[in-house]
Amino acid sequence: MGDMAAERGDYLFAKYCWDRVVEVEPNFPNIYRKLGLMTAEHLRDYRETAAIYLHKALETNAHDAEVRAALAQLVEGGGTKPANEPAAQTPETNEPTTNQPTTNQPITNQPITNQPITSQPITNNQLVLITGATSGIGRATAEIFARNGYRLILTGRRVERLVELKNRFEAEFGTEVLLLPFDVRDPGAVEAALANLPESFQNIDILVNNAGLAKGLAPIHEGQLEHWETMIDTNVKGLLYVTRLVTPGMVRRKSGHIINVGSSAGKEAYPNGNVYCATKFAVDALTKSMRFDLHAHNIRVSQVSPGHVEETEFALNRFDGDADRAKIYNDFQPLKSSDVAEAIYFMATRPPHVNIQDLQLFATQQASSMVIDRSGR
Ligand code: NDP
Ligand code: 8X3
Repeated sequence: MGDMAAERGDYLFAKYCWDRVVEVEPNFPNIYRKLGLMTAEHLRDYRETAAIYLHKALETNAHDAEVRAALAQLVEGGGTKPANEPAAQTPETNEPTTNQPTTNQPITNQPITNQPITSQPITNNQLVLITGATSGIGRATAEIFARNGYRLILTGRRVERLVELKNRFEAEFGTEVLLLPFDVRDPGAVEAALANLPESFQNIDILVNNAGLAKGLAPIHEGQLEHWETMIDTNVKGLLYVTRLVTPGMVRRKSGHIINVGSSAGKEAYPNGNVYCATKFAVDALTKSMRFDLHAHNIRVSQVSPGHVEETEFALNRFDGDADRAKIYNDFQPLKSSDVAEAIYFMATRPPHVNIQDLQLFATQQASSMVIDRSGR
């Protein structure tokens, strides 16, 4: 699967697959070599990780000229920053996500952690519906629940990615997975999918409202109506359509948990973020409001509100596929999709009497939407 993903240029997914190979069989022939060379060449946000893979590859063959060259290039391109160098703070600017020159990432020899996933004993057969499971936070969330024995309903528009996840989760974890490819902006499609669930997938215990996106980063007088409509339709109306169909069952059963993926953008507006921020403020308001409506029905409602998160397609989507503009994480270490997935999993696994209302998290180098230490990773 990793090879196929790399062939079609989906390097992030290839890395994801090959990382799993490392987990299962760390001595798989040439796996670190493949990971190192591909990551160094194609995934510029993962330079430090690429260096770790390449070092590992050299442990098997210290004379591999291609690996040595790739490593040398990474180190030359990266430079170093003394560990005790004071953090330079980016002043407030009009661009929360500027393209800074390539980073001063120290290349270190850390052990590979590969998205630590909390390992809890499989104690239940709960059913989790995750919207937007085809990439980023949604995919990482699907992974952690699959790994921990939950049954899954996965949604998103890209069917082939859903199928890949289902095949892998079934093979690796024995997870039961139902795929529901639909566009959350289409109320008819949402209803067709959720009103006709197979019997064994009707009792949804946990709903993770994750599907969402930003489009554009422009002042209000220059914003594109199409962008605005896409964001409002996906982030607000899509979340409502799904929630409206899932909550009656929870109310009937007097149990359930809804976890909304908000954002730091739903806590503080930032320049040019106007409509995206408004949609995430809406998610914040809806989370609080749903909580009022549902607490007496024994339904938990939570929100996770992260700052910048890498290992997602968020920036690429925001800048309409412009890969250069999307390089907004080169000069600091943002959160990873797995960090947010772990926060979601943590909220979902508290004892039944505990409702985490909101979990706000930033990367260590990010203090607010606009205040980011961009002095290097
Ligand atoms: P990704 O772009 O990686 O993932 C977005 C997911 O949403 C994809 O699975 C996509 O699936 C799905 N999606 C988008 N539009 C639709 C649609 N119309 N119908 C169905 N599914 C849709 O980004 P992230 O993982 O970063 O984003 C997930 C959530 O996290 C979003 O709500 C985002 O606002 C929020 N967030 C992200 C942060 C970040 O810095 N990355 C920070 C804070 C919050 P597909 O395209 O296959 O339909
Ligand atoms: C994503 C974080 O700061 O790009 O919600 O809005 S930000």
